[in-house]
Amino acid sequence: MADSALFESTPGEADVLSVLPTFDEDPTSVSHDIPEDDLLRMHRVMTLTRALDERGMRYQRQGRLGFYLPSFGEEALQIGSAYCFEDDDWMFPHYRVPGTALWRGAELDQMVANLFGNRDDNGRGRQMPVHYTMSEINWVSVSSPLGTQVVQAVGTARAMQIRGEKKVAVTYFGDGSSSTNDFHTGMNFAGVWKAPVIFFCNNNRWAISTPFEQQCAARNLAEKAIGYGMPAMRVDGNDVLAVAQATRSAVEHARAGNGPVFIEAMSYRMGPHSSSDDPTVYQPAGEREEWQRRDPIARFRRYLTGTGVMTEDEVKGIEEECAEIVLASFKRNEQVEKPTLESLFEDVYAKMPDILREQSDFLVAFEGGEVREDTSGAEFPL
Ligand SMILES: Cc1ncc(C[n+]2csc(CCOP(=O)(O)OP(=O)(O)O)c2C)c(N)n1
Ligand SMILES: [Mg+2]
Repeated sequence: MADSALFESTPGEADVLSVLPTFDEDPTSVSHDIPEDDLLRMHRVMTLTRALDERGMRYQRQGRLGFYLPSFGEEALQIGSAYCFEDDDWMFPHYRVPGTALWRGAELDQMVANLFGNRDDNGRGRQMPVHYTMSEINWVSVSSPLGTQVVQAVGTARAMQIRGEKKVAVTYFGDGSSSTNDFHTGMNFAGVWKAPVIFFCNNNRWAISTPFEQQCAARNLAEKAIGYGMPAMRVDGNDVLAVAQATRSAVEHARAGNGPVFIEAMSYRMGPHSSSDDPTVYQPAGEREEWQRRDPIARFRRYLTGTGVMTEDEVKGIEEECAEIVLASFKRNEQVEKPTLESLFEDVYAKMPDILREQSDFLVAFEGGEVREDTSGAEFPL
């Protein structure tokens, strides 16, 4: 009979490459070698991300946007990680990392155009709000089905590896997405191929209303990487400096041809899952308040003012400026017309087939009131 003690041993935290439990430490005690200009830009983009989220939620509540999904509380993990990639590396995001695009120089107006689904939106109103697509900055479209971006990132990393390019891919996903088939498929083959890909998990402890404990029987997600033959690390996701330090070492490892790395950034979803959600019906009382004490932006501000990089007035100035930039973009984009009806049929074929042209003409006539009923003879395919 097997020794039952065998079953009591699970992979330990000792197997995880590095643990950086910096929660609640004095923020000014962190040592790093990030130049001051970069610190200032990090702060600015974190603040801009927060401003975008605040305005998005307000517009939705005012009935001026159909949907919004904020990333409150996860700004440090977005900016700290994005900081570590080169412009020609590839990002495969999920919906809760708009700050990674802003860090890479995404046009704010382009993102806000997506929220309104207007004529300036490069997705022409066909995607959900917050599902941005920005190939010009190597930032691949956000897909609603969870985990699909994981295999896309691995495939891309593998292709770059075969071509002998020194580029890496990164994929962002949540704790809940670690339960998808695609997560495990991607992790497995990245390990087998030693593909240059970073698996960046935003462990914000919730997947809509499902808490981490109902998602995962292991003590943490980083340990799963061990089974796929890749190093992993856990990092305080609310400390932008710690995230940058962890991600930089992971990127160096992958770029040098040593294979993938898994990063579990410990954080908390400080807002609702989306504008359609009310977390007060499922989150334990006081939990959010506890995490608000660890607000990553407030923490970074304490670091910057405590070390003399910025004054309180300068911080306030940046906050006001970001809020204004975002509001101006919302006001502009709200005025832009919606895409034309015909645009529904465009962008699929280089030359539109006659059958689509007929349907397009019919729809336009129908909506314009010129046709009262469907006279095309087609039956609804039940
Ligand atoms: C394959 C799939 N299953 C379920 C859903 C519905 N869904 C959308 S978001 C979400 C929660 C995801 O949680 P997590 O991965 O932790 O990311 P977070 O929203 O916390 O950032 C679920 C279950 C989906 N979009 N795709
Ligand atoms: Mg989550």
